[in-house]
Amino acid sequence: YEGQYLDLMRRIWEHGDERMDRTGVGTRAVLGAQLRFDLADGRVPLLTTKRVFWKTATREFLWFLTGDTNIRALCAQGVEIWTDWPLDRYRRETGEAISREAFSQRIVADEAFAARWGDLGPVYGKQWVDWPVYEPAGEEGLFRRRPQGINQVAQLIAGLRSNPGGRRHIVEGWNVAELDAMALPPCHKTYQFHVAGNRLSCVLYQRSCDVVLGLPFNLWGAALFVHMVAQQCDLEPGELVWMGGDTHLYLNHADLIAEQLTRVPAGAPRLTIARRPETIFDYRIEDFSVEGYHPQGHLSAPVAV
Ligand code: THF
Repeated sequence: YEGQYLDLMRRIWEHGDERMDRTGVGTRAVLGAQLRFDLADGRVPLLTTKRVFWKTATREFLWFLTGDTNIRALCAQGVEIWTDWPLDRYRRETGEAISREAFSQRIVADEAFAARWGDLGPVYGKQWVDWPVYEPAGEEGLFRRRPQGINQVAQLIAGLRSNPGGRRHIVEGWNVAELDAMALPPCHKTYQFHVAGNRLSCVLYQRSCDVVLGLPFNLWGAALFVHMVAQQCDLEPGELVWMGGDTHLYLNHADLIAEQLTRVPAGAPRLTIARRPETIFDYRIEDFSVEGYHPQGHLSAPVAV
């Protein structure tokens, strides 16, 4: 189970191509990788060879489902995983040497400041639940933006219920026309669901993957997504198939990698969802608990912005 993750990490570290990347940190990378996880009986790909903050990752996922793209709601919950991008922009554009803590506090305390500096652009949440649609307006060949865009997640649920055998159960984050407006184009860009018997499976295609920091969160998020959608559609969780494009290790994560590769996975954590909310948009953080999670110590590593 988790051995796949460690094998991937080892393979990239030993055989990956070393290249300079957008962030200037440098990576070792392979192109094309696959991991498969059985999600039956509440199983989740939650790493045990280091502590993964699954509640943080869950809060992030629920934030996507609200359609919000401003970090304010995350910062207010103590989730700082997206703070570095707005912070970087703020420092660049104002020249102010503000600390991350002070910036985050100001985002929470000052709504106007958050509106000006806390938005990431039309990233995941926006594309998932409000993908923009344009319709003809007037006679001049003009178009206007429909007030309400496409809610791909609502359509996913409806589609799985009405036509489980479909091959178009897709949630897509890669809106080509809006990439330039995003703080970061989506990494976990395509989720495709598939029903066989009463089992719901999912392929996630991730175009770019930070194996140390991002992948543990992304695997958890995708598994959570399958468990939630299965519950909403009266299906059993099946398999999560993760596929990576540029799958890389940052060179400044060397110490963490060396340490984690000495560790041996132990245990099989299971996710429990306490109730069945009315819709996929009504889950709350308290609904989720994990049993049997006894990870080894947290390993921290810097995020490349
Ligand atoms: N950019 C890079 N370089 N790596 C990423 O993982 C990444 N993401 C998102 C967007 N760009 C990325 C942001 N998601 C952490 C986790 C997820 C992130 C960003 C950062 C992180 O630092 N995790 C630490 C601490 C967690 C905490 O403090 O709660 C960890 O050890 O897990 C991938 O989607």
